[in-house]
Amino acid sequence: MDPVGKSSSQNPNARAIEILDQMCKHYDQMNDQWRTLAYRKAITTLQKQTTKISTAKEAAALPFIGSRFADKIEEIVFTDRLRRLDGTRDDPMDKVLRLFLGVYGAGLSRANKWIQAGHRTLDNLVANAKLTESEKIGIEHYYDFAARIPRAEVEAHGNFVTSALNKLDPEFQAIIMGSYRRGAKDSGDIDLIITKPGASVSMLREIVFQKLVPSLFKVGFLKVKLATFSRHEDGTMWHGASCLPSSKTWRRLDLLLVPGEEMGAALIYFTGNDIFNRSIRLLASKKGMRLNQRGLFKDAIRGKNREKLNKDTLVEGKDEKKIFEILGVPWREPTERIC
Ligand code: DCP
Ligand code: MG
Ligand code: MN
Repeated sequence: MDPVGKSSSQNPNARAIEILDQMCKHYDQMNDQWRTLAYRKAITTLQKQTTKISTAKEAAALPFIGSRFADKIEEIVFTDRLRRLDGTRDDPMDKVLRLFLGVYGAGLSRANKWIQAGHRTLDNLVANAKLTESEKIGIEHYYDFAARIPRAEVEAHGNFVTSALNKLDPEFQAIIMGSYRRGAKDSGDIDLIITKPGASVSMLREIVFQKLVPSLFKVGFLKVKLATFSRHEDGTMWHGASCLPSSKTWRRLDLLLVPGEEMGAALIYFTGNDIFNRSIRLLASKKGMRLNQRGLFKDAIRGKNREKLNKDTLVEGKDEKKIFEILGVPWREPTERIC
């Protein structure tokens, strides 16, 4: 994702935006969600300014820019750089941490554990660390998974899945989601929704897990299934890797199985981006509702001890536009859902 807008070079604060964006990317790589979010908000604020912000005082008067950001902006204006950023570039431990966080499935605690155990390179890990099967694949294909996937190749993976799917059932659809649906010129992975009008989750599961996935393994398109993380333990998510017949590069592929009634909510969830999702969910909760990948729900009424007195009720699941409407959010095209 690139929070720096097209017109960034004409923006009077282009240099500050550029440097803050690099800091933002650094924190994103460190899995530091809060700092990443704070930086994105500050950058968005700066992008909206039509005059150059030169002093910490001017900066601090803007929304989402606290005194620490304000000092950074002033430092950039006066010195054309940010010492903190130079520091992160040079720190060898940061480099190792970034390297290890790039291993599929490795979060901060895992990466730090490896560092504490004395490992410094991927070869160290392979030789001496006790790794899960998914981590082994993540290291073997480290540079495959780290590479961006050109838009046309994302499409080719989608088409490959679609044609296999249509051989099983012409009514099935595979829709490309994630950064692709937001219009990105390249993506980090390939996200597909698999759906069929009127099909239940169990019908989808049967076709996808009993037939589609095995047949795609058989023709060599699917290479490996990777461990699923906590989010979708309900068996509607499949993580793995795929590779086109014309290529040697393995790509990360995510499948999400979606019944028709949940399509609108799933479209919102799987289009993202993650920050957009967080803010629209927050908005729903402020209105006494709950939005997740299955639907928009009205919160249950709660008793004295916050115990639920009735069930959450579904307000809307099917229609993406209606969910926006009910929440009172003006419709945003997928390409505009970049926060
Ligand atoms: N998603 C989310 N919260 C997360 C992870 C994902 O809301 N923690 C949603 C929003 C994402 C979508 O799922 O847009 C797909 O997730 P990806 O991790 O594949 O991210 P993107 O497709 O947006 O970007 P990339 O090009 O890096 O894959
Ligand atoms: Mg993606
Ligand atoms: Mn994904």
